[in-house]
Amino acid sequence: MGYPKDLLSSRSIIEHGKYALIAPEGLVNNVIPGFENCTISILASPKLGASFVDYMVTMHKGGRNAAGFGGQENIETFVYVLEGKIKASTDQQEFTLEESGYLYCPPGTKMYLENVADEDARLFLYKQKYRPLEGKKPWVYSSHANHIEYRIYDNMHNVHIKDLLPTDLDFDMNFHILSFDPAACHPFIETHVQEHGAYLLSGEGMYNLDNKWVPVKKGDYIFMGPYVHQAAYAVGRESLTYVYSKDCNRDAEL
Ligand code: UGY
Ligand code: MN
Repeated sequence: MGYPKDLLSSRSIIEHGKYALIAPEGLVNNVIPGFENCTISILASPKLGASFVDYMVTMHKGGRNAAGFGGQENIETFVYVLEGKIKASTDQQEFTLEESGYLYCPPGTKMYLENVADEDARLFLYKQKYRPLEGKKPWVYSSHANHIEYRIYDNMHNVHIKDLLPTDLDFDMNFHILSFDPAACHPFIETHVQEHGAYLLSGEGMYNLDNKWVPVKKGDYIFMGPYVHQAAYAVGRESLTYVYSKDCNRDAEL
């Protein structure tokens, strides 16, 4: 809501270190070196209390990152295509990604991105510090989520999940897609050490964040910090579906 039709108001909720619901209307453009002809918003970041950074990127016609995103010795990156068609590459490999296409780059591997269509491409982008494990090393991985079968989530026949990355110990995080049929819900309110950054791909629902229920819908972004209460009820006609990150495969550090 906003000027000139109404008073200024926002559905976004920011609780530093705990959780955040970020509605798309409040996002502003951030200039990030290396990204040309793109509109970018930083979503979660360490300033919000996240241990990772999530970005919403709109690549306009000719938009690209030719300098390479990530590539540092301890940084891993991931891109998920929400809309459009891009070329995503490393120094060795090249992938054409359309809606639901994604690419993971391990530490030390730069990710190059380029919009190859006339229309805008919209990307959900991520970077994180990789936590090494002796004898293990993650690898470049790309696929399309639409080609992966859903499996039943936690014995709930109206909730489905897919894993986007290999579940091997070499990887210290994964991206998943979780989908609730209308009226479906989590089996319980979760409280866990792992963090999430979630982008809502479809539907509407009530989301429990820190034990408070808030309405959410397609296009919203949710950051969930360690241990924050979290669960959803899907409402409406469409499935409530989101793509989200989750750290995994590592012990807690002292
Ligand atoms: O994998 C998860 O922890 C997931 N079920 N969390 C969530 O949907 N908020
Ligand atoms: Mn969770």
